[in-house]
Amino acid sequence: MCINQIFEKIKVYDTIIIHRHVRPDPDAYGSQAGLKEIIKASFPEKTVLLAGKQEPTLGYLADMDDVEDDTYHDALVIVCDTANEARICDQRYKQGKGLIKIDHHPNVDEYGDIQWVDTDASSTSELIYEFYLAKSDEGLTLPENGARLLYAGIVGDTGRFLFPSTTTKTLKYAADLVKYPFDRPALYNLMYNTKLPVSRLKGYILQNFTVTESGLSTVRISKEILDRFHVTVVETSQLVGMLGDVEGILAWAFFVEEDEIIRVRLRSKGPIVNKVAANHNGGGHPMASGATAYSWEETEVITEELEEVCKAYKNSQ
Ligand SMILES: [Mn+2]
Repeated sequence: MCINQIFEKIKVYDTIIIHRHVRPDPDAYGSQAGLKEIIKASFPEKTVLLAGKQEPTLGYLADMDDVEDDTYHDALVIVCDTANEARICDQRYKQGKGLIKIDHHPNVDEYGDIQWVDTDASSTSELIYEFYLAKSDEGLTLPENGARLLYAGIVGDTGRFLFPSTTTKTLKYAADLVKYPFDRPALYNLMYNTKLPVSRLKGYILQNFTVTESGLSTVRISKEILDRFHVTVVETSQLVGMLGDVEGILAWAFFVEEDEIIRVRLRSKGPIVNKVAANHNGGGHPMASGATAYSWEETEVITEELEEVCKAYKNSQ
C-alpha cells in the first residue's frame, strides 16, 4: 500500500525536498507545506525543504526554501498535486535519489518510484491528512500550522466544500482539522479577500460573458482589459468559479491573454471539458481544467469544441 511505502521512504532519508505545480493554488501550497510540517514535527532531525518559485499571493501560507543543487544528491523528492511533469515547479525534481508522486488529478504522466494518485480525493491536502492519520499511531505528528495549511488546501480545492468532489471523508477530515486552534476567520479573509480592482473586473465579466443555447459561456480578458482594470493574470485565476451559479450555464471558459499565449481556464457542471483541454496543451479534472492557446483564433476553435461537448451533453440528458 502506497502509504506504508511512502512512510518507510520518509523514515530512511535525512533530506526531503517537496515540490508542487507551477502557478500554485492553496492546495498546491497547503499539501506541500503541510507535509513539511508533519515531517518536521515527527522527525525533527531531518532536513525538509520546499522547492519552487515563491508565489506572493500565497505568502500567508508558507515561504519556499532556497534549495542548493547539491542538496538533491542524497534527497528524497516528493511532488504534490501535479499530474504532469512539465507542470512541476523547479525541474530539478528529477535530481533526487528517490521520487514520490502524491496527487488527486487524473494520472497524466507516470513518474516516481512510488505514485499515490487518488482521483476520488477532493485535494492533495486531503491525501496528506489521510497519510498523517494512517501513521499517527506510528509516530506522525500534525502541528497546528500543518492543520491550518491542509485545511486551506481542502477549502481551496473544494470551493469551500461546494464542489461535488467534497465527500463525507473530506468533511470528516475538515472537522478533525478545525479542532486545532488556528484562526479560521483570519484564514478565510486571507484566501477570499478581493482587491478592489479585481472586484471591478468581476463587474466587467458579469456584464460581458456570452451564453449559447447549449449552455456554453465564454469570457475574453485581453491584455487591454487587464491593463484597464489594473489586474494581473494570476489574480484572474480566483474569478473562474464566478459563473457557476448563473442560470443556464453548463460549462464555461475564461480566455486570459498573457504575453505570447492565452491562458484557458475551463469549468463545467456536467459536460466533460478536460478532453478539450488536452487538445490544446492542457489537461486536468473532467470538470475543471486548463489549457494554453497560442492565438485568439485558437480560442475560437476551443469554443467550437466546447460547444460540441455541451450540445452532446444536453442531448444526452
Ligand atoms: Mn489540488
